Amino acid sequence: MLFTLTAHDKETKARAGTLTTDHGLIQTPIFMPVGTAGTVKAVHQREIRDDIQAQIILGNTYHLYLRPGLQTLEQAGGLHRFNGWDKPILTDSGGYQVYSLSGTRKIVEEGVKFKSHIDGSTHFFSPENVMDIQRTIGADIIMAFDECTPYPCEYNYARKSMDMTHRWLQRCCDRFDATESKYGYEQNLFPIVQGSTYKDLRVKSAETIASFNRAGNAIGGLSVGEPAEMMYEMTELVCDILPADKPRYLMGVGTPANILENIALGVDMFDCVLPTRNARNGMLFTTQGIINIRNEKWKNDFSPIDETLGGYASTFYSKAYLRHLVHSGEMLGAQISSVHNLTFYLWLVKQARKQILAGTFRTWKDKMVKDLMVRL
Ligand code: PRF
Repeated sequence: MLFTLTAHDKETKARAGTLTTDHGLIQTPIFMPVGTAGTVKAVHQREIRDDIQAQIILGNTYHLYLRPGLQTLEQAGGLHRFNGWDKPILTDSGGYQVYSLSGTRKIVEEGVKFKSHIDGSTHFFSPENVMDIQRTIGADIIMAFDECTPYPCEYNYARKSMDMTHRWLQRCCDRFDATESKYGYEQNLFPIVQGSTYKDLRVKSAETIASFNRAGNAIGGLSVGEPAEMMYEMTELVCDILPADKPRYLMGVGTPANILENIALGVDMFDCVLPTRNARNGMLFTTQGIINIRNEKWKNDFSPIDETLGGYASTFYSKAYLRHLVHSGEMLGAQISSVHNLTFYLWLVKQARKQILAGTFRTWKDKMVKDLMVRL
């Protein structure tokens, strides 16, 4: 997988690059819409491609393994064939979902025993079978099996957990390298830095992860409740150690401000449920600031959702109409809101890239961070 860097910002550590996969190019920095169960919730493939203009979407090993299951995915010829998305896909390893979704779980050296959130049945994930499962799902980028520690986390637990994540990584690599892609295109394995909020652990983890020399690297265990400043401190520390010539992916981040600040620290890839989840609750991110579309304030506001943004959903429908849909519990409300928020997130990273290329990123970023978080 080729990664070429086109520009480095002079005032920050931001970069603009291009990642080449067998399913097409990804221009970084990029935001990846989350399609947990093989669907970006409430959004058609056509909208993801044409309106939102996503370049890569996410899937989750945990969900896809439980439903529809590996037999169906394999018979379909992989997730791309199953859901019709022929551009790049990344799958998370389940190393996070097992902890956040499955009520009862037991973590041992061998792997994690957990109960399905769907029917309570018992399952086991190990570094080896998570590689096999991700081979069957067939994403272009697949993630190592890790443990994401909670915040706050006691030092000794964080250290032991990180060491185990590193041992699991060796097992992931061994299995990955001993197996092949099932559908004829290249897959790439990204390892994940852990270490909670402890600087010495983060340094050790970043050095260890870098030494595996894979096609790209991820930073996990952040945006789990720690203050934003602490997250930025950890990202900066880790980005300075991870190789500069490989893409860096910050997992599960975040707000528009979080994304811009982390781009400034050298992160290239992001994913988060925030734009889609919040859309379903009536919270919209716009170029003017944050809107709660349920508010009385929008009852008779017939202006477009976001004129500046462009894009079909954001310019065709009015705030008053969307508020009506959301109030009436109409499904279209969630659909329009989701397309709008994702259009905004993809617009944001595209602007960031343009500003990096133009050499104006820093001043633009500082202004945007303030403007975008205003509540209207
Ligand atoms: N590990 C994995 N997936 C993740 C995380 C992690 O630490 C996070 C943390 N924000 C989100 N998704 N495997």
